[in-house]
Amino acid sequence: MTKAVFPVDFLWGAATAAYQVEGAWAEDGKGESIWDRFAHTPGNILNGDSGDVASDHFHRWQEDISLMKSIGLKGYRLSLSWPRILPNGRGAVNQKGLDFYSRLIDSLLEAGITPMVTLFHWDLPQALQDEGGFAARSTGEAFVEYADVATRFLGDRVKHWITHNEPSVFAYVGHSIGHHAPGLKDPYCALRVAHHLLLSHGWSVPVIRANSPAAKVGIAVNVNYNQPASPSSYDYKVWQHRFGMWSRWFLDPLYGRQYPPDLVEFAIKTHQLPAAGLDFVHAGDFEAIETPTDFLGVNYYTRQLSRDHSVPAEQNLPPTVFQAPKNDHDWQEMEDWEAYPDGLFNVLTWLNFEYQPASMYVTENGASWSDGPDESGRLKDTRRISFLQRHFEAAHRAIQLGVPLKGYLVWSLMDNLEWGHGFSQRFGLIWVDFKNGQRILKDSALWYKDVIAGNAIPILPSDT
Ligand code: IFM
Repeated sequence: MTKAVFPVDFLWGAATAAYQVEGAWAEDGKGESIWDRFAHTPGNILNGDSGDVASDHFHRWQEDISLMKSIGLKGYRLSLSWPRILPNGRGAVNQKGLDFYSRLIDSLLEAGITPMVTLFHWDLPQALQDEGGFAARSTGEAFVEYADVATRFLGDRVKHWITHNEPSVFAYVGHSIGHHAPGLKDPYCALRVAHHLLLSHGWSVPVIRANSPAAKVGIAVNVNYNQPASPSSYDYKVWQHRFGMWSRWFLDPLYGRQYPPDLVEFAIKTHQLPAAGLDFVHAGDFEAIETPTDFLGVNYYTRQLSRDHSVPAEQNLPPTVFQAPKNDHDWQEMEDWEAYPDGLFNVLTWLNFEYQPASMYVTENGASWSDGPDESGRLKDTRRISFLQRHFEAAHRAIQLGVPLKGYLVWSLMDNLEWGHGFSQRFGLIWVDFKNGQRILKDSALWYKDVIAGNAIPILPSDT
């Protein structure tokens, strides 16, 4: 069988985030996070689920590392819970919190697994939200203090740091759309939050480098593949703004271009910005934001089509781009999430040509299907295997074209709390019984084990 071989030292791994897997929401001195508050407020999370126990990783981390080892993972991307380390967001340090992560990292290293650590995956200390959250510049300063504490303690062992995860999702879904914590619906606030996230990223890079001199530092953005549904100027404009606000708004300043003028104009008109524009930008901010990094993390899940629904269909051109029919292989259980591997290829090559990051990782990619175990206890998640096979193949094609992709972290290591969707969506390579914490390796995990061992994927007849 023909194989697509990946570069030597390719970091095959899996990812999680603290709030989604740890549980132990109020244990060992941990402070309250905005997700604790949000989840404990009725109506915010499907079925009243919460991360109070989640996948119980806080208590089962040793078993989880054994499972990672049995899959042969080379890397594990985890996030630190800021309020577990600094319960009030700044000031007093909770040593027990640091010790938990220290033990976890030591054990990963002993197991031969490279830890890739995200500092902020959305669980902001509630104490900082009470002072305005990331809409306030002072929270950006508190982030630098937290980054300093975490990297001073763990920076001798962690060699891959990610400052923020998906700043666009945290900013927009949490502060404009209101579906995520802290549940605000204020587009202007969302742009302030976005700016302070970027700023705190830039401010923290030199601090992380000083504390962890041998480490690589980056940020993880989510870039889905977005296309105009037709070549009409209506659909093109919607695409330009939608794709722009979700990706260029973040990437342009990170790579030295400041905010794109066309989007600033759009934001002033539609996002309730003061006519004076971006009044939250201070002198020197862009210089900080564009501090060079070692890698760009890319979270990719799906394709989205942009259609201008504000014009009557007869005035617009008919759609020319069509998504797959709604069969269950090409659509995830997440509503409207198409499985579209070519989108990953397009996104990786676009990012490489457009921004030329020093290197890249797919820091998240995966699919939600909730297949459970059969009577024999086996979990045949064939759709996930096909999804991963096709996405790995797309990544391989991008590498062949010169994209400096250094690794691939599948989302997720294990089933977990999928934010507002609660436990209804399962992305894991490992199945988790949320009633008793029991774990089962899915068939996809066993298939992934072979991929990692051979550092290659089979080329299927349909790929040739
Ligand atoms: O579960 C999330 C993760 O926390 C951030 N990226 C997308 C995943 C799936 O929705």
